[in-house]
Amino acid sequence: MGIFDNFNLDKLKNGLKKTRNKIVNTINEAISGKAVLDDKTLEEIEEILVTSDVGAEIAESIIENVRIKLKSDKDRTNTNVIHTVEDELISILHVNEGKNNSAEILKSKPYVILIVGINGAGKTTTIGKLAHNFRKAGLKVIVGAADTFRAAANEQLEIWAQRAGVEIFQSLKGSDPSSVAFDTVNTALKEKYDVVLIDTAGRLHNKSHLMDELNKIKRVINKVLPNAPNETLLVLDGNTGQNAIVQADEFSKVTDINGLIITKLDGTAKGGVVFQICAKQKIPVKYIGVGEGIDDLQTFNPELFVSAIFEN
Ligand SMILES: Nc1nc2c(ncn2[C@@H]2O[C@H](COP(=O)(O)OP(=O)(O)OP(=O)(O)O)[C@@H](O)[C@H]2O)c(=O)[nH]1
Ligand SMILES: [Mg+2]
Repeated sequence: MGIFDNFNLDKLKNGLKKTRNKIVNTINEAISGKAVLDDKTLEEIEEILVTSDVGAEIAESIIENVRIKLKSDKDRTNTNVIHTVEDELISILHVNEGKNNSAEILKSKPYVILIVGINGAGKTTTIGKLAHNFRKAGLKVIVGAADTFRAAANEQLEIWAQRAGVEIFQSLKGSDPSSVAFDTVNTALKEKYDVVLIDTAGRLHNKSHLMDELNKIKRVINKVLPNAPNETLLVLDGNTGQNAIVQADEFSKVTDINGLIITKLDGTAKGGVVFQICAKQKIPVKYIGVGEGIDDLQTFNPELFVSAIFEN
């Protein structure tokens, strides 16, 4: 168990509705009326997975494994095939399941999490949701407004801090983001906060001065606390499908990323991309966003994720 485990299957099902409709409804159409599934139907299932953003390579390996595991025709009942596909999907997600770092969080006072990503990915909203979850778990939380670039950034984070019932450290627009990060961590250290969440401005991985700025924020925080930032989490918008994979690759080239948060899975039928991200990235997916509300961030769990897509 983590410090907080925000799991809610019904909410997850509801959030993943579009992805679920896309994957399961079409699979059901393909298999309906067939007691056992022939090769052509298996190919159709593969095609459905490909068009649901699961990715061609992964879809191929899943169906290949179905063929290996269910050798004879009589084994290839539609229930067996679907269960095998589900198991394959779960095992893909398991490879990249985030490890439980509760002990570490409780030990490092404060535990500093830096949130990064491109513009509009959902960083500030995710910080609000994370702050809420950590506070609910009984921890003393402060958020740092190190997005000093966008005019309304402070106000937006302030609203989230109020909603979550946590403190905020902010400075004037245009001030140096690393100095805001430095002051936030310093305050947290002096006032014995448990968790620090630092918001940053949206940035594109190919803008080298913005990536340098990110690394400067890290260096400066590290001067206050030797292990900080304890984690740098990259927020990816699930709606962007393939592009999310490119972003994960590019960000990790320029700075260490310890975990991924995939947002806006409620607004898209492209939720299958989570499988692709897990298959292609060495970085664990830690949380997923399934709505705009404060309680709409869930701890990523492979079994639940697949159940939410396949279960009735
Ligand atoms: N439906 C849905 N919307 C989300 C989710 N997460 C964030 N959003 C919405 O996405 C939009 C952008 O979110 P922000 O949190 O402002 O994104 P950001 O990465 O901080 O943006 P910048 O600071 O401009 O780079 C807002 O309208 C959020 O409500 C989610 O999980 N589901
Ligand atoms: Mg923001």
